Amino acid sequence: MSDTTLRATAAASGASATERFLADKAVTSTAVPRTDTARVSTLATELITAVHDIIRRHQVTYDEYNALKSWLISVGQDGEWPLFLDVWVEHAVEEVATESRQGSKGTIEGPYYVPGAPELPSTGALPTRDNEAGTPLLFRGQVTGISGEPLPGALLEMWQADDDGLYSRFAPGIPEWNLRGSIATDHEGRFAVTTIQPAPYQIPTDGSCGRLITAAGWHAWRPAHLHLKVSAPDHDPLTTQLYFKGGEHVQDDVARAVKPELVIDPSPTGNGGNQVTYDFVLDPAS
Ligand code: MBD
Ligand code: FE
Repeated sequence: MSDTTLRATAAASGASATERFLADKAVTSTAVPRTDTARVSTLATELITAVHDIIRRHQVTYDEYNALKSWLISVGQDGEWPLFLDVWVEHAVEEVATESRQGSKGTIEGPYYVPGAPELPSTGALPTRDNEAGTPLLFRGQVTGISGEPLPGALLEMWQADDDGLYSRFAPGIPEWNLRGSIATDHEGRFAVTTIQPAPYQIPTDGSCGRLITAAGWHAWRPAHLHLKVSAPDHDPLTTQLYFKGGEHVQDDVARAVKPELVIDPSPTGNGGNQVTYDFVLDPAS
C-alpha cells in the first residue's frame, strides 16, 4: 500500500469514527443521561489530582507540558479521540460494567461499529468483494440464555477488518457494508456465517495515536479479531470480540481487550478454509 493511501486512511478513519460516535452515543443526544453534579466533581477532581501527582512525582518540565498540550490538540484535530479512548481506556470501563455478568464474557466495542448492517438469514455470508482476500471461515454457534434455553429471536451483528486489516466505512475504497452483517438466529437460536479471517489491525501510524506510540517506543498492533454484538428481547446485549489462537499479538494487544474465553481455534474444513463453533450465553435483562 502506498504512503498516500495510508495517510488518507488515518485521516478518513479518524474523522469517520468521530462522526459515528457523535451520531450514536454522544451526550448531546438524549440517549445518555446527565451525570450527577457530585459524581462529576468527584471524578474530575480525582483525575486532575492524579495529573498533579504525576507532574510532581516525575518533575514534569514546561517542555513536556507544552508537548502534551500540542499532542492533545492534535488528537482532536485528527479526529482520533474515539481511537485513543477505545484503545487505552475502554477495557477498564468494560471490566467494571460487566463485573457481575453470568453469561458469556464480552470485551470492548472499539471505534468501528456501525448499526444497521445488512440483514442476513441464520445461515448466510457477510458481504464481501469478488475474490475477497483471506482464508474462508465458517463461524457457527448457538445463542442461549443462562439456563441453556435457546434464543430464537437473537440478533448477531458482526463487523471485522479485511485481509489488509482495514474496516469498511473507515478506510477509503471499500464497499460500504463490506464484512459487516446482522444475522438472525433460527428457531433453535443457531446461526452459521461465512466470512474470511481478518488480519491483525495496526493503529494508523501517521496520526496522533501513532505519534504517541512511536514516541513511547510501544507497538501499534491489535491481534486479528471478529467483532460481535449479540442481542435478544428481554436479555442484556453482549458486545464481544473473538481472537485466533496462536495469532500475532494475542498476548500483547495494544488495547488490552483479549481474554482467554475469547480465543477461538478454527480447524481446517479440507477445502482451503477453516471452521469454528462458538456459543453465546446472554444474561436476563438487568
Ligand atoms: C480496532 O479495530 C479496535 O477493535 C479497537 C478496540 C481499537 C482500534 C481499532
Ligand atoms: Fe476492531
